[in-house]
Order: sequence, then structure tokens, then C-alpha cells
Amino acid sequence: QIPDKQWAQVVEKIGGPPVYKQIPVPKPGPDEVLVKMKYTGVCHTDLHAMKGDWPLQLKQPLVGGHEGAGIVVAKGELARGIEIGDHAGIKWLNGSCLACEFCKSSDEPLCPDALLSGYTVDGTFQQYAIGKAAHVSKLPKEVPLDAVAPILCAGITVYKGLKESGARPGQTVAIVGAGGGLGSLAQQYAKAMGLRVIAIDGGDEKREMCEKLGAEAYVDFKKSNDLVADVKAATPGGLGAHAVLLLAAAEKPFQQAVEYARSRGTIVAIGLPANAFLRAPVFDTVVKMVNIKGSYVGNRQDGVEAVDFFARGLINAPFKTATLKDLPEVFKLMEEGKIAGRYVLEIPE
Ligand code: 8ID
Ligand code: ZN
Ligand code: ZN
Repeated sequence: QIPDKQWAQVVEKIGGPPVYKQIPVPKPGPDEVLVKMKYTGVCHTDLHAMKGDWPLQLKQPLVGGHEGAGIVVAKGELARGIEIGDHAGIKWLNGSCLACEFCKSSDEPLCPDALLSGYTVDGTFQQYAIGKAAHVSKLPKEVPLDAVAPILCAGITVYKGLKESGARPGQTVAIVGAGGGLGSLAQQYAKAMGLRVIAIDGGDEKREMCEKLGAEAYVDFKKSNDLVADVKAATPGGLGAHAVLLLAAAEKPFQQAVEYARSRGTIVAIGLPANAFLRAPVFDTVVKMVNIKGSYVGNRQDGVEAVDFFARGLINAPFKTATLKDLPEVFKLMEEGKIAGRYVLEIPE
């Protein structure tokens, strides 16, 4: 039985905080499903959205969240490939037009008419959330819904970013922001893909986590006197990293990465700090033949593959649990950089 009213965290004005209140349960359109949420991850993107950090219009009032795992409880008559009772994930890409050149060539995240969960449409910080049937992730029933939630944004994003880096087994990837949500998963995907990891973040709790996750070296950006030298020293032969994954929600590392990238190396920008710019010395970029690019979530097949790595037991990143009501406290810890790994919120029955 689907109720008329539900609990949700609603950002009523830019800047927040989110307000825990009752709102109507939405009804799925013909090509949509309604998912009863069980768990949702909290991504730094949700904090950027609440703060209005980005030059991209958002829905107001807004139910944030885009890493939700739950059970399909209703569907429209045109919804294909997913049934009531299936376990399903709602991702950042809630829907896309499926008809533009980008959608046709499997670059759905680049669709000019993309719908974004927890940004342009209501997301997963509520008991019942809507997703386009073509875009929700069908989840194998044996996969635990709490641990899989962070895969639906963080996992897909870093898996895609590692593929975009072109790094091959045996090569070294520097992961900047390794102690955060994306970073902790990036280390596990990198390892599963046969890559060697140098973790860069701040503090001892994150150091401990990164060492457990399999990083060969940890460089503490808060303590290091010469970060570039320390990262290079940790790479084989001191030549620098074959790939750099920029996952931090701060600008500084985006202006430094070329210096510790190896010649012919690839820098992949993924983190989205507010009002930030990439800056690179032209001389080094040219004579080292460095490749600098961006990477933005992943397409539907990237989602399938990222979940599949997880379902095969290859991805084990720690997460902390709280409940939907605790979202403001989680945002506060995130703002202060105090979360090692990811927070996953339990959605009340
Ligand atoms: O598709 C995409 N491109 C995409 C998808 C999902 C998330 C982009 N993002 C963006 C988010 O919007 C956010 O800007 O990636 C960024 C990281 O998201 P997150 O992993 O959810 O954030 P977090 O858990 O807070 O982790 C960030 C880490 O960066 C570290 C922090 O200590 C934290 O552990 N960090 C910072 I802030 N400054 C650093 C620095 N100078 C740093 N690490 C190393 N050096
Ligand atoms: Zn996200
Ligand atoms: Zn499209």
C-alpha cells in the first residue's frame, strides 16, 4: 500500500539547511517507476546543490540525493525492463531524452535535456522517489542495499574516470581526495583494474583507511612541505603518476596536478569545487605531453559494469550509517572534511 504522504528532507531555499517534513508521494508518469527508498548515500554534490555553488539552475524547493537504493513499488504503462518488486538504484542521471546525438551515441550524461536527481528533479532524500525506467539501475537481489548505494554515483563516476584516464594494469594512479566518498571507492576500483594507487588527502583517519584500501603510499596534503616532490617520490622511478584522478572539492589540487603527472600522463578532473579553475603551466604541459580532461558520471552501461564489479565482491569501501533525519549533521561533517569514506542514510519505513 502506497501512502499519500511521506517524510523527506527538503531544501526550501538556497543555503539550506534541509527541513525534515511531510510532503506528498509523487506518482510515476508513463515511462517512470516509483522506488521505495531503503538507503541513500550522501554525495558532496548534494552539499554543492544546497549551497547553490554551481552555474546550473536547480529546482526549488528541492529534495536532494542521487545515490538511492530501494524497491520498485509502482510503474507507468510504458516502463520497460524493470518490474514491481525489483531492486533498483536511482542515480544522478534520472533521465535523458534518448533521442539527441549524445544519447544515441551512449553519452547520455551529455544530453542537453538530462534530468538530474536531487538537482533538477526531486531525488533520494525521501521515502518514495521517481526515476525514468530507462535509467534506473536494476540491482541484483543478493546485493545489500546499504553498501551498494554509494556505487550509484561515487562508484560509477570513479569507474568511468579510471577508464577515461586510459591507465593500464600495472600503472600508477594518484587519487586526490582519496579519503572521501569518491576517493575511497576509486581506490577499490583502481585495485580491481590492476592499477597501483597513491592516495592524497589529509589527516590520520583517512591515512589509516587508505592504507587498508590498498594504497601503496599516502601523502598528507595538510602536513607535506612539498606535495609535488612527495607524490613523485612515491611513483616508480620517481617519474610521476600515469594518471591523476582529481576528486577533491577544493581548487588547489586542480592547479598542481601537471607537476606530478608523468610525461604522457592523463589528468582527469572530476571534483567540482565552486568557482574553480584548472591552471597548468603551458611549458610543462607541452614538453611533458600531458593530457588534461574532464569526466562526468557515466552512461547506463558504465552503471551496469560498476554495479557488477561490486556484486562480484571486488569493491569493499567502508561506509558509516545514519538515518535520513541526520542529513544536516552529515552535511556539517562533510563541509569540515571530517568524513573518511561515505555516509549512507537509512530511510525510515
Ligand atoms: O561526475 C562527476 N564529475 C562527479 C560525480 C560525483 C561527485 C563529481 N563529483 C564531485 C562532487 O561534487 C565533489 O566536488 O566530486 C567531489 C568529491 O565528492 P565526494 O567524494 O562526495 O566528496 P567528499 O567525500 O567530501 O571527499 C572530498 C575529499 O577531498 C579532500 C577532502 O579531505 C575529502 O576527503 N580534499 C580537499 I576538500 N582538499 C584536498 C586537497 N587539497 C583534498 N584532498 C587532497 N588535497
Ligand atoms: Zn554524486
Ligand atoms: Zn539526449
